Amino acid sequence: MKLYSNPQSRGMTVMLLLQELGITDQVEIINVPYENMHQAEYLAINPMGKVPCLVDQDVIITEVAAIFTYLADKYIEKGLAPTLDDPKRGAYLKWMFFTHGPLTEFMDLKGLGVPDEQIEQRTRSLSFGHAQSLLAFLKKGMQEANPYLLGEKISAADVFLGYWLIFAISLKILPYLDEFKPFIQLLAQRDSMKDIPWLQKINA
Ligand SMILES: N[C@@H](CCC(=O)N[C@@H](CS)C(=O)NCC(=O)O)C(=O)O
Repeated sequence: MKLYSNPQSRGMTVMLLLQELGITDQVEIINVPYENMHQAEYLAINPMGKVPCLVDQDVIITEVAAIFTYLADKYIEKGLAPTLDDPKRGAYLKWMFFTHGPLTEFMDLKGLGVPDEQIEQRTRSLSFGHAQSLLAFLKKGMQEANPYLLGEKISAADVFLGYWLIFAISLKILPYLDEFKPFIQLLAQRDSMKDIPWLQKINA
Protein backbone atom coordinates (compact mmCIF):
# COMPACT_ATOMS: atom_id res chain seq x y z
CA MET A 1 0.00 0.00 0.00
CA LYS A 2 1.01 3.60 -0.55
CA LEU A 3 -0.07 6.55 1.56
CA TYR A 4 0.18 9.94 -0.13
CA SER A 5 0.45 12.48 2.63
CA ASN A 6 2.23 15.54 3.95
CA PRO A 7 3.61 15.99 7.49
CA GLN A 8 1.71 19.30 7.81
CA SER A 9 -1.69 17.81 7.08
CA ARG A 10 -4.50 15.71 8.47
CA GLY A 11 -2.71 12.79 6.87
CA MET A 12 -0.87 12.63 10.21
CA THR A 13 -3.98 11.08 11.78
CA VAL A 14 -3.53 8.11 9.45
CA MET A 15 0.07 7.72 10.63
CA LEU A 16 -1.26 7.20 14.17
CA LEU A 17 -3.64 4.55 12.92
CA LEU A 18 -0.83 2.74 11.08
CA GLN A 19 1.08 2.66 14.37
CA GLU A 20 -1.92 1.42 16.36
CA LEU A 21 -2.50 -1.30 13.74
CA GLY A 22 1.20 -2.18 13.76
CA ILE A 23 1.41 -1.96 9.96
CA THR A 24 3.81 0.94 9.40
CA ASP A 25 6.16 -1.44 7.57
CA GLN A 26 3.42 -2.39 5.10
CA VAL A 27 2.72 1.12 3.86
CA GLU A 28 5.03 3.24 1.76
CA ILE A 29 4.64 6.89 2.74
CA ILE A 30 4.88 9.27 -0.19
CA ASN A 31 5.32 12.88 0.81
CA VAL A 32 3.41 15.17 -1.55
CA PRO A 33 4.58 18.79 -1.19
CA TYR A 34 1.66 21.25 -1.22
CA GLU A 35 2.95 22.83 -4.42
CA ASN A 36 2.65 19.46 -6.20
CA MET A 37 -0.86 18.56 -5.06
CA HIS A 38 -2.59 20.27 -7.95
CA GLN A 39 -0.20 19.09 -10.62
CA ALA A 40 -1.17 16.49 -13.21
CA GLU A 41 0.83 13.63 -11.71
CA TYR A 42 -0.96 13.76 -8.36
CA LEU A 43 -4.33 14.84 -9.79
CA ALA A 44 -4.32 11.60 -11.78
CA ILE A 45 -4.43 9.79 -8.44
CA ASN A 46 -6.71 12.19 -6.56
CA PRO A 47 -8.49 14.78 -8.72
CA MET A 48 -9.33 16.67 -5.50
CA GLY A 49 -5.63 17.50 -5.15
CA LYS A 50 -5.79 16.67 -1.43
CA VAL A 51 -4.01 14.39 1.00
CA PRO A 52 -4.25 11.88 2.57
CA CYS A 53 -4.85 9.32 -0.15
CA LEU A 54 -4.34 5.59 0.30
CA VAL A 55 -3.64 3.36 -2.67
CA ASP A 56 -4.06 -0.38 -2.18
CA GLN A 57 -3.27 -2.01 -5.52
CA ASP A 58 -6.11 -0.75 -7.78
CA VAL A 59 -8.13 0.74 -4.96
CA ILE A 60 -7.80 4.47 -4.30
CA ILE A 61 -9.27 5.73 -1.04
CA THR A 62 -9.50 9.37 -0.09
CA GLU A 63 -11.19 11.02 2.93
CA VAL A 64 -9.72 10.38 6.36
CA ALA A 65 -12.78 8.55 7.72
CA ALA A 66 -12.90 6.28 4.67
CA ILE A 67 -9.18 5.49 5.00
CA PHE A 68 -9.62 4.76 8.73
CA THR A 69 -12.64 2.54 8.14
CA TYR A 70 -10.97 0.73 5.24
CA LEU A 71 -7.74 -0.01 7.10
CA ALA A 72 -9.36 -0.98 10.41
CA ASP A 73 -11.63 -3.40 8.51
CA LYS A 74 -8.85 -4.74 6.31
CA TYR A 75 -6.87 -5.59 9.46
CA ILE A 76 -9.93 -6.54 11.51
CA GLU A 77 -7.89 -9.14 13.41
CA LYS A 78 -5.99 -6.25 15.05
CA GLY A 79 -9.17 -5.39 16.95
CA LEU A 80 -9.44 -1.69 16.08
CA ALA A 81 -12.88 -2.04 14.43
CA PRO A 82 -15.90 -3.97 15.69
CA THR A 83 -16.87 -6.76 13.30
CA LEU A 84 -19.95 -6.37 11.05
CA ASP A 85 -22.14 -8.38 13.43
CA ASP A 86 -20.97 -6.58 16.58
CA PRO A 87 -23.64 -4.19 17.93
CA LYS A 88 -20.81 -1.77 18.80
CA ARG A 89 -20.37 -1.20 15.08
CA GLY A 90 -23.13 1.42 15.14
CA ALA A 91 -21.48 3.61 17.77
CA TYR A 92 -18.14 3.07 16.06
CA LEU A 93 -19.42 4.39 12.73
CA LYS A 94 -21.26 7.20 14.47
CA TRP A 95 -18.03 8.51 16.06
CA MET A 96 -16.02 8.00 12.91
CA PHE A 97 -18.40 10.01 10.75
CA PHE A 98 -19.22 12.59 13.42
CA THR A 99 -15.51 13.38 13.52
CA HIS A 100 -15.22 13.55 9.75
CA GLY A 101 -18.44 15.52 9.27
CA PRO A 102 -19.89 17.81 11.95
CA LEU A 103 -16.76 18.17 14.07
CA THR A 104 -14.51 18.96 11.10
CA GLU A 105 -17.07 21.40 9.70
CA PHE A 106 -17.26 23.16 13.07
CA MET A 107 -13.48 23.36 13.34
CA ASP A 108 -13.17 24.72 9.81
CA LEU A 109 -15.75 27.46 10.37
CA LYS A 110 -14.30 28.46 13.72
CA GLY A 111 -10.78 28.33 12.29
CA LEU A 112 -11.90 30.73 9.55
CA GLY A 113 -13.27 33.05 12.19
CA VAL A 114 -16.89 32.84 11.03
CA PRO A 115 -18.83 34.79 13.69
CA ASP A 116 -21.21 32.90 15.98
CA GLU A 117 -24.15 35.08 14.81
CA GLN A 118 -23.58 33.95 11.23
CA ILE A 119 -23.39 30.32 12.32
CA GLU A 120 -26.62 30.76 14.33
CA GLN A 121 -28.42 31.85 11.14
CA ARG A 122 -27.54 28.59 9.39
CA THR A 123 -27.89 25.98 12.12
CA ARG A 124 -30.48 23.96 10.21
CA SER A 125 -28.21 23.41 7.24
CA LEU A 126 -24.86 23.17 9.04
CA SER A 127 -24.15 19.55 9.86
CA PHE A 128 -23.20 20.29 13.49
CA GLY A 129 -26.20 22.53 14.13
CA HIS A 130 -25.45 24.64 17.19
CA ALA A 131 -22.04 24.85 18.84
CA GLN A 132 -23.76 23.94 22.14
CA SER A 133 -25.28 20.81 20.56
CA LEU A 134 -21.89 19.69 19.32
CA LEU A 135 -20.42 20.20 22.79
CA ALA A 136 -23.33 18.39 24.43
CA PHE A 137 -22.86 15.44 22.05
CA LEU A 138 -19.14 15.31 22.83
CA LYS A 139 -19.69 15.66 26.59
CA LYS A 140 -22.18 12.79 26.63
CA GLY A 141 -19.81 10.60 24.62
CA MET A 142 -16.91 11.40 26.94
CA GLN A 143 -19.03 10.74 30.05
CA GLU A 144 -20.10 7.38 28.65
CA ALA A 145 -16.58 6.43 27.50
CA ASN A 146 -15.42 3.53 29.65
CA PRO A 147 -12.59 4.30 29.26
CA TYR A 148 -12.69 4.34 25.43
CA LEU A 149 -15.69 5.23 23.27
CA LEU A 150 -16.72 1.61 22.80
CA GLY A 151 -15.64 0.31 26.19
CA GLU A 152 -12.49 -1.45 27.32
CA LYS A 153 -10.69 -1.59 24.00
CA ILE A 154 -9.42 1.26 21.88
CA SER A 155 -10.85 1.51 18.37
CA ALA A 156 -9.92 3.46 15.26
CA ALA A 157 -12.69 5.94 16.18
CA ASP A 158 -10.87 6.83 19.43
CA VAL A 159 -7.70 7.54 17.49
CA PHE A 160 -9.49 9.78 14.98
CA LEU A 161 -11.67 11.66 17.48
CA GLY A 162 -8.84 11.91 20.02
CA TYR A 163 -6.47 13.49 17.52
CA TRP A 164 -9.06 16.05 16.39
CA LEU A 165 -10.05 16.90 19.95
CA ILE A 166 -6.45 17.52 20.95
CA PHE A 167 -5.96 19.65 17.85
CA ALA A 168 -9.18 21.65 18.37
CA ILE A 169 -8.44 22.24 22.06
CA SER A 170 -4.88 23.35 21.31
CA LEU A 171 -6.28 25.92 18.86
CA LYS A 172 -8.88 27.00 21.45
CA ILE A 173 -11.65 26.07 19.04
CA LEU A 174 -13.02 23.77 21.73
CA PRO A 175 -12.69 24.29 25.50
CA TYR A 176 -10.73 21.70 27.47
CA LEU A 177 -13.72 20.58 29.52
CA ASP A 178 -13.27 18.39 32.59
CA GLU A 179 -15.42 15.76 30.85
CA PHE A 180 -12.77 15.46 28.10
CA LYS A 181 -9.80 15.02 30.43
CA PRO A 182 -9.88 11.29 31.30
CA PHE A 183 -10.26 10.37 27.61
CA ILE A 184 -7.52 12.69 26.39
CA GLN A 185 -5.16 11.79 29.24
CA LEU A 186 -5.63 8.12 28.43
CA LEU A 187 -4.86 8.66 24.76
CA ALA A 188 -1.88 10.89 25.60
CA GLN A 189 -0.17 7.87 27.20
CA ARG A 190 -0.31 5.77 24.05
CA ASP A 191 2.91 5.36 22.07
CA SER A 192 1.12 6.44 18.89
CA MET A 193 -0.11 9.70 20.42
CA LYS A 194 2.36 10.80 23.06
CA ASP A 195 4.41 12.84 20.58
CA ILE A 196 1.54 14.79 19.02
CA PRO A 197 2.99 18.33 19.09
CA TRP A 198 -0.27 19.96 20.29
CA LEU A 199 -0.46 17.78 23.40
CA GLN A 200 2.07 19.99 25.24
CA LYS A 201 -0.03 23.05 24.41
CA ILE A 202 -3.08 21.75 26.22
CA ASN A 203 -1.23 20.38 29.27
CA ALA A 204 -3.08 17.10 28.98
N1 LIG B 1 -12.02 15.86 3.20
C1 LIG B 1 -10.63 15.54 3.10
C2 LIG B 1 -9.85 16.81 3.27
C3 LIG B 1 -8.40 16.64 3.02
C4 LIG B 1 -7.69 17.98 3.09
O1 LIG B 1 -8.30 19.04 3.15
N2 LIG B 1 -6.35 17.92 3.05
C5 LIG B 1 -5.58 19.14 3.00
C6 LIG B 1 -4.46 19.05 4.00
S1 LIG B 1 -5.03 18.96 5.67
C7 LIG B 1 -4.95 19.27 1.62
O2 LIG B 1 -4.56 18.27 1.05
N3 LIG B 1 -4.86 20.47 1.06
C8 LIG B 1 -4.21 20.70 -0.18
C9 LIG B 1 -4.88 21.72 -1.04
O3 LIG B 1 -6.08 21.93 -0.90
O4 LIG B 1 -4.20 22.28 -1.88
C10 LIG B 1 -10.25 14.49 4.14
O5 LIG B 1 -10.79 14.53 5.24
O6 LIG B 1 -9.42 13.62 3.89
